[in-house]
Amino acid sequence: MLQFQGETNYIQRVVNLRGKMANILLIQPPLYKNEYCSRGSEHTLSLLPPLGLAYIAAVLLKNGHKCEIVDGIATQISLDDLCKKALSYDIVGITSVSTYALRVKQIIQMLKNKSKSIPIVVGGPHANVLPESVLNHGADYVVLGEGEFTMLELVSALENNKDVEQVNNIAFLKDGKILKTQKQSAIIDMDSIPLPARDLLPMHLYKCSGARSKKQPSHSVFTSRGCPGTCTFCNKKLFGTNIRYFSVERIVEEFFLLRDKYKAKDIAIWDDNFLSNHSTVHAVCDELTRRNFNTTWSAEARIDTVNKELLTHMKAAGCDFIAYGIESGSQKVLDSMNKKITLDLVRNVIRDTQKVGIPIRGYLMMGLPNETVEDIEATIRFAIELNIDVASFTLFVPLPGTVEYIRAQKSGQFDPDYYLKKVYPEFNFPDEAIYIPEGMTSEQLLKLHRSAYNRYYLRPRIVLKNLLSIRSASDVTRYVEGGLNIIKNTLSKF
Ligand code: B12
Ligand code: SF4
Repeated sequence: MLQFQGETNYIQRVVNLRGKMANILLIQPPLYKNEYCSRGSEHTLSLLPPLGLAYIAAVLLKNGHKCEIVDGIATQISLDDLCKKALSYDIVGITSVSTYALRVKQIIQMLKNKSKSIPIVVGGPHANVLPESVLNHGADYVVLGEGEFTMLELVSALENNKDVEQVNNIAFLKDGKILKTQKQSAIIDMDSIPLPARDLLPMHLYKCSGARSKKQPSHSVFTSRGCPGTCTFCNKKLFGTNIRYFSVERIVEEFFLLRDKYKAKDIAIWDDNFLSNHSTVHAVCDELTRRNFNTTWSAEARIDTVNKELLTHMKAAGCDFIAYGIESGSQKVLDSMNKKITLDLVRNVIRDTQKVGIPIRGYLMMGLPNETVEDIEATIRFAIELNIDVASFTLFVPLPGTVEYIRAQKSGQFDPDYYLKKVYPEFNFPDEAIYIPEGMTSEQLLKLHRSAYNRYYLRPRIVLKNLLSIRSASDVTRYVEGGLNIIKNTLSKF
């Protein structure tokens, strides 16, 4: 399979396909329930499709390549079986998030131990921030930025024994040093990306958390990429600050596809910032209403992108849930994370959303550098004051490449190489903190975090409100699962 290029002073892996198009395997690394679900949260966690891989697969298939996707989280495939399967492909692509960077390393090393000849390409947020680390673990190439067309070019270069240095937006090791090829700007014509190849995914296994969606299946969709925000904890290297939307026709077409082909009972928009461009949102709402979409949908939003008129239109067009990044109840912490919102703005927007009648989830964070116990207490009190429908308290995760990661190195307790030490669970109900702010102990932070959930959800008013809102068997299941998590949380050792 492998040939070495004599002409160049580095080794380029060449796929010897005797004129055939490459057969590519794209992998979402398996994370096993015992390591991914903390405190038995497996029933309440979202299990979402790796759409990034599905977009890449769609481009490869459209251009005549063979391609499959293994979603290791959904299928729980063993590492041995995954590697056996991967060995029968010409090129392997792996996606990466920092909290499972160790698993990416393990897969690369298992594969390379069995066969040095299969080119391994890694993309995704972690590889974008730390390409050198991923290459040093044995990956052959890192794709920087959006993967669709870069992967296509790279595959074609490998098939045709062309010089990979001509492929823009990739990184690889040359003479032991990282070489990054020319940077090309982000995809502007979003409609040039085909619909994600969902048929390659086990669509029946996916589930949006009950905290986000009352109706299942609730299928995921993206309408844009990019976010102009500058939050200090967020990794924005991939899609940049320039927000780019798919066309309204394309967005609505995908909604109908999810409803009609994949039997979605609800649609979850996972854009970083769906509400940034009001004219697009209004146009999508108009189109959904005009075409009688009659299916609910939800979105994530920045507090400073909404107004009552927009919310009213969204509600009329089927929006029945909105998740806001509220982050903190301390103005000092909001300012320090460059969130560019005030507590009063949050109060107003929440009040408007409640008046319009859209249920709200608030994302709240705790345990950032320079945060004190009083700041965390303020966050818990603020969530209670806002009286939102779902409060998600997560422990801060210092992501490499962010301002907060650098701050975490300067104060508090923190192992900067944490992502290579273990595969981390989600951080809604954690048993450990990656970072502990100065002046706090791990036990104290975990106790505060647990008490946030208990104080929020075990108030008699909230328990009664939840009981009274039960309308169907699926509501019962949702509340039992959520309730069990809170009880496990209460009984946990911290
Ligand atoms: C939906 C989502 C989730 C879902 C899971 C989605 C899933 N199945 O993968 C849920 C809610 C469960 C989740 C959880 C978490 N998430 Co999350 N999540 C997202 C979100 C909002 C969208 C992901 C997505 O589908 N993007 C759209 C697709 C098109 O983009 P993509 O996957 O990155 O793929 C493109 C490129 O990266 C590249 N690419 C990706 N993989 C590959 C592979 C190859 C071979 C190639 C060539 C290219 C390539 O090409 C793709 C197409 O252009 C992103 C933010 C964002 N805007 O992306 C955060 C994000 C991925 N999450 C993040 C984090 C930190 C987490 C959590 C740790 C949060 C927490 N505190 O618990 C957990 C970890 C979960 C886990 N183990 O994976 C960070 C990751 C940062 C990092 N350094 O790794 C992000 C980037 C948010 C941020 N801005 O900080 N998340
Ligand atoms: S608004 Fe969201 S996506 Fe944008 S920078 Fe802040 S956290 Fe990141």
